[in-house]
Amino acid sequence: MSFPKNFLWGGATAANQCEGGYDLDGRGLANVDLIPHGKNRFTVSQGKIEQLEIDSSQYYPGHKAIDMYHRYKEDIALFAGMGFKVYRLSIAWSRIYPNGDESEPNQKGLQFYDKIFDECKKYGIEPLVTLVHFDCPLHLTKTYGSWRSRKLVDFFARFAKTCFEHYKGKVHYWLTFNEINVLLHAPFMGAGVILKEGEDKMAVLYQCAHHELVASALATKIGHEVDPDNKIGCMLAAGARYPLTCKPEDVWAALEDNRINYFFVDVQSRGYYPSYALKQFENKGITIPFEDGDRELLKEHPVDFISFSYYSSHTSSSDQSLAKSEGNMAHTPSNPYLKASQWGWQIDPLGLRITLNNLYDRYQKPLFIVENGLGARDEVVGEEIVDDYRIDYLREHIKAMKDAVELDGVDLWGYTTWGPIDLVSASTGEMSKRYGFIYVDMDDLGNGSLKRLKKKSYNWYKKVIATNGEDLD
Ligand code: BGP
Repeated sequence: MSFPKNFLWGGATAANQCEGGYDLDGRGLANVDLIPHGKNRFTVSQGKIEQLEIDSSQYYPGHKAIDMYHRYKEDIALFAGMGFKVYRLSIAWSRIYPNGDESEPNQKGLQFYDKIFDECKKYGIEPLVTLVHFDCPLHLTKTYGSWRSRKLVDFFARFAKTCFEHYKGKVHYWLTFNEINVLLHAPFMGAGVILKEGEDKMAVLYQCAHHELVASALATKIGHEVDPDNKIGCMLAAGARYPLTCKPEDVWAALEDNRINYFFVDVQSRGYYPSYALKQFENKGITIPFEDGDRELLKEHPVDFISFSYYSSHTSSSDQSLAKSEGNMAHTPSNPYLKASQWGWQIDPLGLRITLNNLYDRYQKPLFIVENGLGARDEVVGEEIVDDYRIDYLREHIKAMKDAVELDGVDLWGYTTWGPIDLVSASTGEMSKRYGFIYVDMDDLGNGSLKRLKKKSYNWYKKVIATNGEDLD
């Protein structure tokens, strides 16, 4: 058997992409509620325009999402039907602290996740909880400039402590920030940060990054104090960067690009700022706002494991003029050896094995793949959805992951596919970019019955889990 007996198979979602109920039971507004569908989506996500009030002429797909807020029982039962061992979900910060800076949490928000965890328990599903999956209470953006402010460290720590204490015994696996490196590519969507005309973007973003890194270490400390059994991880938008050619300048470009991602995990796992980053900040005249005690906190509270999302590998070239292909946040020159999805994300299963090995070699800590999958258009014929393309994608990636475990000795705790049920796409806001084993009847503008249907991949994944990854046919 290649996968350990207790290997955690399952799926992953994020509150803002599936819950809906954005204004129910005291939930406050968050950055993610202000990201519209349509042509403005990218500019808003990137923090290039300030749009902090709801504009009734726009459609915001996160407001209703797939209405899991009301349908969680049906959805978790469907996950259980596939034999999920783990369900990765995120807690919406603004359900628990509607403004982010209150001293007392919103009880109704806490109760909502109690119900979710109780439902999981009913089926023996272990929750894996992301504290922040891109969301930040809007009030914190308006009042403090979001993660620019050191105050966010304390607000986040209070939120994390509330969750650790309230859900003690119900949740054992935690992630602090989803795809922490996305802050650099989509500052508003990833962290509620808006950039101002003329300011030093890099200085601002690494100031925010420092606050998130300190907040992550502080949450790790608190999580271990509240329950020593808690396993707390970081989360990276991963995907190895290959040199586009063997030209030494391209190899160097790949090394530098990989470091831009590794930087975050270097700090969260090794516990200190790497020398290459310190030199670069110094050379660019960027001052990282270290406060007394920060270095000790980072050093003493590294993460227990490293989780990451993987959709594709990427390339690096010293030639900046080359055309770029689409991809999860990173837009890089096309790899001529790879095919791409309908959204242009290149498909590279071996890249997953390479990424697993790179991360394991570098950190020697347990790994967890917490997102992987194919966004594709599905066709419903009668009530049937034959999604062989999705099965093929997942099969090849699971094989690559199996090789990493069986042949390379990588210590891997689990695998959660992205969007086991169709949900709103983070990058495009579309529903038609579907990842699920479960189809949701809803279109890009929110029309539809929201009815759930099992796709062909549903029974396929059920068999994969039942055989612990041995039968992939
Ligand atoms: C990651 C995010 C997810 C998710 C996924 C797929 O970046 O953590 O929230 O959405 O990518 O991306 P998309 O929805 O843009 O297809």
